[in-house]
Amino acid sequence: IQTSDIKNTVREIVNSTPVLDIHTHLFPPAFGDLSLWGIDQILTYHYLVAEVFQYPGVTYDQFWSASITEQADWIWDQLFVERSPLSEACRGVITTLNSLGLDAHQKDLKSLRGWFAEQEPNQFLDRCMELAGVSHIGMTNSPFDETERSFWENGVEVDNRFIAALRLDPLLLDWINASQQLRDLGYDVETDLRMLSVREGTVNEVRRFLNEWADKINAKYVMVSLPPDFQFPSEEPSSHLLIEAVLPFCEARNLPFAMMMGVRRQVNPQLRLAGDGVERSDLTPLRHFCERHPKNKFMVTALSQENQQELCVLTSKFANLHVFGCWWFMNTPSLMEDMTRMRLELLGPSFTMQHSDARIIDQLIYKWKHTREVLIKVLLDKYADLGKAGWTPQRAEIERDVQALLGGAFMEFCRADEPASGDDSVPYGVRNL
Ligand code: HDL
Ligand code: ZN
Repeated sequence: IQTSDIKNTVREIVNSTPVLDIHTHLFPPAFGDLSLWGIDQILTYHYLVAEVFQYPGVTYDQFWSASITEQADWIWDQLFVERSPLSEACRGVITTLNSLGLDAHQKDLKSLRGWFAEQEPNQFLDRCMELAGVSHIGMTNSPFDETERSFWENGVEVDNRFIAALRLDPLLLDWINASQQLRDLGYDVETDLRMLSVREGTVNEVRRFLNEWADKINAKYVMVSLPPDFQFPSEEPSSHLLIEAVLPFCEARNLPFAMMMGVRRQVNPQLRLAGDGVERSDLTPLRHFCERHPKNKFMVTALSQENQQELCVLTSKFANLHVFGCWWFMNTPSLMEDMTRMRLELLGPSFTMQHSDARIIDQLIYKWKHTREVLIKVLLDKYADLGKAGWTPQRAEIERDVQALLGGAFMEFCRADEPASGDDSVPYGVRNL
């Protein structure tokens, strides 16, 4: 490709390459109220709730006792009328509305509500996926959430654009309550895991639970979010459950175990879902996972900017570790550009650039439009650097690189099969060259 039109080629390819969005909180409309979409939902997204509480005028109690419409009115007024929508979460609303053909500069929420009221959920989902260029949506599926559980138990139809992920936070971080929930669900588990003899029965029941739910939802990977000070191994229930149940289960089914590290839950409980914070993680547990469990596959994203470089270096040491996404407080243009540039420079195109973490279907549009803008910028820079070194990509090579970064590397990581030799000494993911 001539250097002159590489700009157009990269832009065209990035903008037209379908994305596998590996982590969201979205559900298809078949899940009823769990499937969120529309103007009042996008305006009351917890990122905007946290932002609006920086300004005076309403107490937590007044806000939480108001209707979602009143909450949205307040947020619209404070963040879009009284001030410019300069934050990433605010810009996202503007991008989304304009992409849907709605003039976001019109101040009239009433007419916007009227437009959304005319949309049909399934057609709206298709339109958002089309506008966002998303081919597959990774869900967050928790058997510990009774609303969601009831849909699965009653037999819900999930189309193949949706990928299930088995979310295990309660099991690994709140074993006291999770063990009670498991007993209520008919799994004969003991809460006290200190005695090995007792533990054996419990571990078998936990594995039965994991297998039954992985089958029920057709899980493609397993996920947990972890606090900054999470330790592994340890004398905590999480360590016993991971070593004796979860990791063997993942290995047996060739399921990656995904960790989202660094969230400090409920720093301000009065903000509810918006109340979580970030702290730098100790990544030692991650090194222990990779070195002690070479036949497991691990995926990681870190919430703190400070962890990004060491996470890249760790990823480059272990073939069974895959780094993904610019998670939550890392999902801003400046931080995303910084970490994507660093990842390309340290790892090459062997990682998953982004996941949207969308909670509302409409958000797919802005989360991916903003991501593609950054990817174009970073790729043009890196191809220019390569050009100076005497290597200019062909079109097919750009297409290959972009596909890898937007889901292809993840799919290859999932497919990487057991070493044919079955030789324990060969770490996972090391293909027989
Ligand atoms: O734990 C997680 O999966 C986080 O993504 C939380 O759901 C968080 O509330 C969020 O939506 N971040 O984007
Ligand atoms: Zn999430």
